[in-house]
Amino acid sequence: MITVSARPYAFSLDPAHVALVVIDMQRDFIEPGGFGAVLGNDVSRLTAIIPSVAALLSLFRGQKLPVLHTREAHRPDLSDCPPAKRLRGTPGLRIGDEGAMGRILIAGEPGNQIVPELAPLPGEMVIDKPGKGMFWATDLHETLSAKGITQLVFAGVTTEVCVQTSMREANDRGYECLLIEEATESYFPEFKASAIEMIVAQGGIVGWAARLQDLETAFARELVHG
Ligand code: C5J
Repeated sequence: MITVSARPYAFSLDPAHVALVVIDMQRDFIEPGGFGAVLGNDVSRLTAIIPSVAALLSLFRGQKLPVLHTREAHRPDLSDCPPAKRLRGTPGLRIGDEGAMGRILIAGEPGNQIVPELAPLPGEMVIDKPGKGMFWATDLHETLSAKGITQLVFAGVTTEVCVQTSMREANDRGYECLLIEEATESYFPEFKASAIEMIVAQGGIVGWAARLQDLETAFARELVHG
């Protein structure tokens, strides 16, 4: 076990049963000119975490620990997108509409890809999810269970939407969840701060939160260098 300084108290990370989860670091949410930017969001807040997420990926890849990437993605025929989700928002800027980087949130479109700096490596898990949470309408729980994974370290965007939803789903399925604060971001700084507080409140009701530096220190102290 590796002891990571965290809130609300130290996280005991088990290298034999942990995976890194990088949520939705997709061009349409992150890059200038994408869907997020067209909606009026300041994407520079999200772009700024790319180096921290890259550092986290290096940490896990360096120890040959499993890595999982998610994408919020719908089928081109939208058969996995309920009208209640699709019809929300402004016509022309809805899921499936033509955006600056192809059809918005549609699998295979340029904007739906993970930013090149964080591209999955061969052998890493990539899950296309039609919901905000990564377990809804996916076979992820079965996949992780088959690999014996019981702990998840989270990064990605946005903190209060897809990251927090996925953490809550994971927590309900019995996973121990640790969020890395510098490796997650929101278009709204107050939402990020509140989401983290919600996660660690009440004795860690959803999970733990740690600084990237504290995870790096724990890995350097307790794991062999590969
Ligand atoms: C994610 C969203 N990835 N904000 N999606 O958080 O709609």
